Amino acid sequence: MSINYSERIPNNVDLANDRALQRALEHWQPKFLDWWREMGPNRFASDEVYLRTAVGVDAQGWASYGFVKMPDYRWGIFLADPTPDRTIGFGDYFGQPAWQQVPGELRSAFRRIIVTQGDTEPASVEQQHLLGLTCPSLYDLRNLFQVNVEEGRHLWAMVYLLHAHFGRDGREEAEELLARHSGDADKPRILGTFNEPIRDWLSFFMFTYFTDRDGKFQLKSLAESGFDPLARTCRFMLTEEAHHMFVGESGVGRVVKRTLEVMRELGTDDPDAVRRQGAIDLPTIQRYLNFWYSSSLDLFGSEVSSNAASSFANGIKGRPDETQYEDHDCADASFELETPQGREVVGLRNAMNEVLREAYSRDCEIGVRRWNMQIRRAGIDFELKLPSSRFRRMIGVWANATVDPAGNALAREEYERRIAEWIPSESDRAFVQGLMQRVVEPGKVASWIAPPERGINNLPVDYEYVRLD
Ligand code: BYC
Repeated sequence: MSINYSERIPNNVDLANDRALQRALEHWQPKFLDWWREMGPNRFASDEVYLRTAVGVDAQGWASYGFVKMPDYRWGIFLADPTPDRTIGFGDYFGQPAWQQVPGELRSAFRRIIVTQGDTEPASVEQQHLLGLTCPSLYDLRNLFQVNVEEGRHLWAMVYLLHAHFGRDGREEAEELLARHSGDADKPRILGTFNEPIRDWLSFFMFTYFTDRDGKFQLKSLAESGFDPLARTCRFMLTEEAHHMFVGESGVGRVVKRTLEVMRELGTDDPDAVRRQGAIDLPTIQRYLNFWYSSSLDLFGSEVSSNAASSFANGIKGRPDETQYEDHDCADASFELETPQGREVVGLRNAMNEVLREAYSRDCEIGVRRWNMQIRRAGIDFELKLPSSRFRRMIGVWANATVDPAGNALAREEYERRIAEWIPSESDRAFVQGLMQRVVEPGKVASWIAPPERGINNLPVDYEYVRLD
């Protein structure tokens, strides 16, 4: 079904024919806009930004580009087209027709997972709230805002499900999604990473590379859900998500590129010399990587989880690309796991969080390999590495274990003494923040990052992507 833009809430779910739902969502809409004005990129509310907006849900030609003031962005509700006669692809309900309504006994489990997914979207906008003030270029500023408006739309996607399928409870949860705030002492966001401040652009690029990639894996597993509206919503969200991870991968790649240029100009790998030249030394980049990767690993939940087992058993949440597996039941299969107490064998259903986390880690490696290729080509003897999945964990079997990035156990005293070698110290953060000077002349970029290789939508790099008021 095509997207109807003549309505107050653009949608392809035939909202006009469900007046009660339409009214409920129209009631929520001004609250969302108030939240956006307060917690979003509000210093740029009157600027025109070159943004893409979804105009269809086909893989081809799904977006149109044009200038829009962010508060006027047309946030809407878009589900991927249904798959005819879709059946549930895993768990105890394997082979049964996918559900168009939530089965009564699974209501609270579905609600919990949809709320958790929904909570991350506005959280990330809040985390990035002030970044625009220190953008390294107009191109990057535009990308930040593109990510922000789409996270806003992803919130709409989850709020639609809550309103359409969870009655009064769902409406209350939708209100709560605007009431919790990232880093708030009393009402924080649900998942740890989404309460971490993002005060500099290196963190933003690491976040979009590592944390948005958790989004990719969670959305891919929800895209397998037996609850068809959730599966279709997530399938379309994944289309938008790809750009966010591109921002992360290319962003880190450009930071590395600039650092290598400075190292070559100076003929040194001395971090202090690189810093004095206004670039970010490779060991600091590694520390930021360690921080965001380890935090993002926690987002998959515990390695051994009865929640994960029942989500799989009940057709709530599958594995990414579930069809690639032969066994879609997994009730009799087992999984071997490393724990601080040694190897343990657990039921595969209970280990689904770990199955996802391992797939995620393999995907994270791809960008790291590309960044290392740049470093090798520059003839520099340095390798960026993903730290061990045991390092700095707060959730799961390795929570609070004192382990170094290579995965070796350390005495607590040594771990605490050396942690500043592995994650950004106060002085690293102060240095990186000191570099964050606003550059807004079209085509110009800050000292610490290389220009992008190409512009947006075939436009030149020096295009005026944001018309600042
Ligand atoms: N921090 O059995 P457990 C994205 C909670 S990112 C704090 O270990 P379970 C995006 C857990 O909620 C994708 N709490 O794990 C990216 C549970 O609490 P309750 C977001 C945590 O339940 C960038 C308890 O610990 N989507 O889209 O199997 C920008 C025991 O849980 C954490 C989803 O996450 C943590 N790190 O699975 C914008 C998908 N980890 O319920 C957007 C939906 C766990 O007992 N969520 N806990 O109070 C899920 O599928 C699951 O809830 C989880 C955890 C994967 C998060």
